Amino acid sequence: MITLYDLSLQNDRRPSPFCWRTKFALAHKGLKWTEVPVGFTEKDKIAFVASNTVPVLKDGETGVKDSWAIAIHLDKAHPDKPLFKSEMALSYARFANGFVDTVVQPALFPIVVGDLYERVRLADQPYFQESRGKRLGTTDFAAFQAKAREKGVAAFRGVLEPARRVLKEQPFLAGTHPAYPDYALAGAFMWARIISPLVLLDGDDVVHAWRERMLDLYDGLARKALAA
Ligand SMILES: N[C@@H](CCC(=O)N[C@@H](CS)C(=O)NCC(=O)O)C(=O)O
Repeated sequence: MITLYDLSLQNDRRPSPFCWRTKFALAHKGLKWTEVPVGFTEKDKIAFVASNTVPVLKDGETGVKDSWAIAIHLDKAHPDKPLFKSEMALSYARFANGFVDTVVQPALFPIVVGDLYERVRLADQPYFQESRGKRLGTTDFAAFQAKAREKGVAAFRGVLEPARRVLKEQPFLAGTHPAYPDYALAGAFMWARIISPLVLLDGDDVVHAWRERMLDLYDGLARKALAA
C-alpha cells in the first residue's frame, strides 16, 4: 500500500508543486495511492521519516522524503512503466527539476504569495507569516504580491522560454509522451492554479496548450483538483 503525505490548505486544497510531481509520477506508473493531508504545522505526521516538508511517501514499510528521492524510489521498487527510461532521460529530468526549482517557482512565488496566504489554514497562518515573512522581508503579502505583479507576470512568461521552444516542436517536454520533465513543470502550474485566480498564460501560448494536455492526463487527475 502506498500513502502520500500531501500539503493541505483551507477547504483541503492541495497545492504543493512537489507533491504534484509525485502524484503525476504515481499515475504515470499506474500505481494506486491514498493521501494523508498535512497542514504546515502538522510536522508530527511526517516525523517518522524525519522530514519537515512534503511530499513524504510510505510504500509498504519504506518511508521516503523529497519528491526527487521518491521518483527514484518508485522506479526501483516498481520498475514497470519507468519514469526514467535511460541515463539521458534521468539527466534531462534532473535538469528540468532544477530549472523548475530554481527559476520557474521563484518567478511564480512573488506573484501568488498573497493569494496563497489567504488560503492557508487559519491555524497555519502565523507559521506562514513567520517563515515566508523572513524570506520576503514583509508580512504584508497582499501588497508584496500587487507590486510584484507589475513586472512579474511578464517575467514569469519570459522564464518559460526554454520550455516554449521545446513545446513548439513536440506535445510534451519529454517528447510524444509525458514524463518527469513535464511533471516537474506541471507541478508549478498546479501550485498556481490551486492557490490563485491569476491568469498566467496567453491563450495562444504553446505552453497554455501543453498545460491543457497535462490537466487531461490520467483521467483528468489534475483538472479534478479544487482550483482557486
Ligand atoms: N525538495 C523538496 C521540497 C519540498 C517542499 O518544500 N515542500 C513544501 C510544500 S510545497 C513544504 O512541505 N513546506 C513545509 C514548510 O514550509 O514548512 C522536495 O522536492 O520534496
